[in-house]
Amino acid sequence: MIDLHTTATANGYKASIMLEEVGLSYRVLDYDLVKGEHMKPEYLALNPVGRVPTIVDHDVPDGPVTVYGTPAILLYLAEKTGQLLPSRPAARAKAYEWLGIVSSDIAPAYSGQFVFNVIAPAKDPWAIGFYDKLCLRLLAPMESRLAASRHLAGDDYSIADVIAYPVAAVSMKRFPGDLAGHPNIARWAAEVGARPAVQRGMKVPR
Ligand SMILES: N[C@@H](CCC(=O)N[C@@H](CS)C(=O)NCC(=O)O)C(=O)O
Repeated sequence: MIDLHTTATANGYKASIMLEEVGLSYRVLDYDLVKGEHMKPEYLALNPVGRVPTIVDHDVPDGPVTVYGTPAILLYLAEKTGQLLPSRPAARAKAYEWLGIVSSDIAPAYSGQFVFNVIAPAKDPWAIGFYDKLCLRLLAPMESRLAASRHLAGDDYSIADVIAYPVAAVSMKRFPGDLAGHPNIARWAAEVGARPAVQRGMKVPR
C-alpha cells in the first residue's frame, strides 16, 4: 500500500494520475493548505520541505520509502513498475528533459502568475506583466514540441505527459485566453485528458 499525502492542486493531480496509471493501490490523505495542515510536525517529520505531494511506499523490503515532489514521485513509480518511461535513449532523454521543463520552468511561472494576478492583496502591474509574458513565452516551446511529436517524449505517452497535463488542465486553462493560438497543446491535452486513469486522477482528492 502507498500513502499519498496530497491536496486538490495541479501538483497533487500529477501524483494521483501517476498512481492511477500504474495501477498501484493507494490511500489518500487530503491536506487543507489554508488550515496549515502541511506545516504540522507529523507532516514535517515526513517531508521537511512542508509541501505536498509526498508518497510513502510501504511495499518495500527494507521498510517504507518516502518520496516528496512530483518529478521524483513520477520517476520512482515509473522505475518501480517499469511503466511510462520510454526504453529508447533519445525518447527517455526527452522524458527527463520535459520532466525538468515542466517542474522548474513552466509550473513555477504559472504559480507566480496565479500569485500576482489572484492572491496578491495589491495588484502590481510590473509583476503581473512579468509573469503573464513569461507564461506565454514558455508555451511556445511546448507548442512546437507537440507540433512535431504526438507526445512530449515522442510517439508514446510517458511521465512527461503525466507531469504536464495538470498544468495544461488547471493552470493554462485559467490563464487569460486559455490555449488560444496553441492548437497542438490543445490537441494533446484533449487526447491525454480522455484517458480513464487521467480522469480518475484528476478527481483525487476532490
Ligand atoms: N516542486 C514541488 C512543488 C510542490 C508545491 O508547490 N506544493 C504546493 C501545493 S501545489 C504546496 O504544498 N504549497 C504549500 C506551501 O508552500 O506552503 C512539486 O513539483 O511537487
